[in-house]
Parts: sequence; structure tokens; C-alpha cells
Amino acid sequence: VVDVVALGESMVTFLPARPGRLADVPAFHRSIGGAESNVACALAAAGHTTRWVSRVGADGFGDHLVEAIGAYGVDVSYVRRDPSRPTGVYFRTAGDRADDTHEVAYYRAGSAASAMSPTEVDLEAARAGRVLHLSGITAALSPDCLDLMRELTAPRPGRPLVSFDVNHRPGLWGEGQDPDVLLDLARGADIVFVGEDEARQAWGLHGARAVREALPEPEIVVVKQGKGGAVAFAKDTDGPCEDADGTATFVRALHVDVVAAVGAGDAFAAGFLSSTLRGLPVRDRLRHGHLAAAATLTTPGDLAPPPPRTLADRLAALDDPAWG
Ligand code: KDG
Repeated sequence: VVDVVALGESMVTFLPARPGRLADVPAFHRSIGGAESNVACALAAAGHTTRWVSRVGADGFGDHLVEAIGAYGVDVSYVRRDPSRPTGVYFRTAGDRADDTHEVAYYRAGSAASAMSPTEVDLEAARAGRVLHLSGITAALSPDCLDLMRELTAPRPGRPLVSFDVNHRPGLWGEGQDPDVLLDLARGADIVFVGEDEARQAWGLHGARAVREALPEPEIVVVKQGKGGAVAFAKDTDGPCEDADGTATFVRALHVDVVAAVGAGDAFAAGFLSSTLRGLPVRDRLRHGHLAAAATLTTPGDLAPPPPRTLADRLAALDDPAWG
């Protein structure tokens, strides 16, 4: 059995050669992006068996994604190639380091991945892992993709642990598309990751506790509070809890010199899922999430090698005030 299957669209990403507005940057470096495949790559780098299920065009960019993600050791044999639709592409600016404001230009409408649906994806391959990692990005890509998300988050005997990163990308949600569907999808998951700011933006919910109240069903809801830290609400915490009612565990984030925040949420999810698979207590899962995120925060692209497991275990076990 594969440890983690990640399903979602990946794109060839163009990172700016220098800071500035999209209108002014003259050159870009090719890289790879895609929230779910980032999680698969980070988990593969951490020693887990992983699979990425998706669709890409039968084009050079599709070749590049399959080769680059496969090179991380991720099983790419269930990535379908579409001769009639292109691979998605996006460009981004470096933005402001302090508040991570940046511009993004997507060229993904009508992409091969936007044709994912319950019939255009091998559902058995998607459900073959111990964990199935999904994100809200897929829900915004097309009505077919939303159907697929509904199918994969629906209750079903023997299904894998469903991990759902809300990943609300405002630029993807057009007229008539209601991000409240992300709340419905999250209710069907076992583990949910959401930023406090995105919960406010997408759902009008203020504060971590309000998010848990709106999402009582999942086994674990992790609310990320940016540079402050992250709080996990778990039905079974099997570890020390900060909260009087015994359900919330808060762990402060590490202070690092941020180069680019892109990909940090994916790294956090990978660190948390890796330690979930290893049966670690919730507090340690949050610490491993922060350690993996710190590695990505200090690199310009989406992916950074996670700290070696033995080092991460020692850092996570430190009784240090830095952890809060
Ligand atoms: O989490 C990083 C992703 O946002 C990036 O890789 C691109 O998947 C992406 C998206 O759809 O925004």
C-alpha cells in the first residue's frame, strides 16, 4: 500500500529572475508548482511511498512535470496525458517579503487537469493509499473537478484517511462560484488544513475556534495562524493540550528569514502528514509541520528538501521556549 496519494493539478511555474511587477519583470526561471504534488514530493523526500494522480497535456511541459515529479520518487504512472488540452502554466512575481504580496498570472483555463472527473481519473488508484491528500484548488478548476472532489470526500467504507488543504485561491474563484463549497468538502475530510486568514476571506469566519465550530466533523482541524503558529483541534489528541477543554494544541512557528512563502503550506501539510503516518502525538505533528515549512520559507521556489528525519525528530523533541 502506498503511504500517500495526492491528487490535483500541477503546472509549470515561472519564477521571476528579479523583483518587480509582472508588467516589468523581463525574465523568468522555469520551475514546477502544484500544491498537491508539492506535498507528494516533500513526503517522498522524507522517505514515504507516494503517488501523484492527475492529468497533463501531451506536450513538453507535461513531459517536464511528469519527469520532475517522478524524479522525487513519486509514482507518476497514474498521470493521464491529454492530447487535446494543454498543461497548465503560471507566472508569479517575487512580491514583498514582509507580507508576501505577490502577483500571479494563471494560464490554466481548459487545461488537461481541469478535465479531471469521476470518470476521467482512476478512482481506485486515487484511493489506494493510507492517506489521500486533496486541496480546494481542484474544486475551483471546473464543475467536473468539483464532482470529483465530492466523490472523493464522500463517506465510504474502507476509504483512506482524507486530508484536505483548503487552499482558497481567490484568483480561481469566478462569478457564480461559491467558496462555501470548500466548507462542505472539508466536512467530509478526516484532516483539514486551513489558514485563519483564508477562513475569514472564503467563509467569513473569524478566529480558529470559529473554524472548528463550523467544522466539527473532521478528526483533526489544523488552523494556521501565519507567522504566529498553528493550532490543531483534534478529537483524540494523544498528547499534551494547551486548552482547558482538552481539544486544542497550539505550537508557535519558527522564526526564519522568509525568502518566499510559496509552498510553505504544502511543506507544513507534508510534515504533519508524515508524522501522522508515524503515529506521533499532535504536538509533534505540528512541530514537524513547522520544521518542514521553515525549509521552504527560506527558498524561492515551492520545494525545499525537508530536514533529515533524525535531525527533525531531535529538533521536535527539544524542550525549548522557541516552540511556545
Ligand atoms: O501551494 C503552492 C501552490 O499555490 C502553487 O504551487 C500553485 O498549485 C498552485 C495553485 O494552484 O495555486
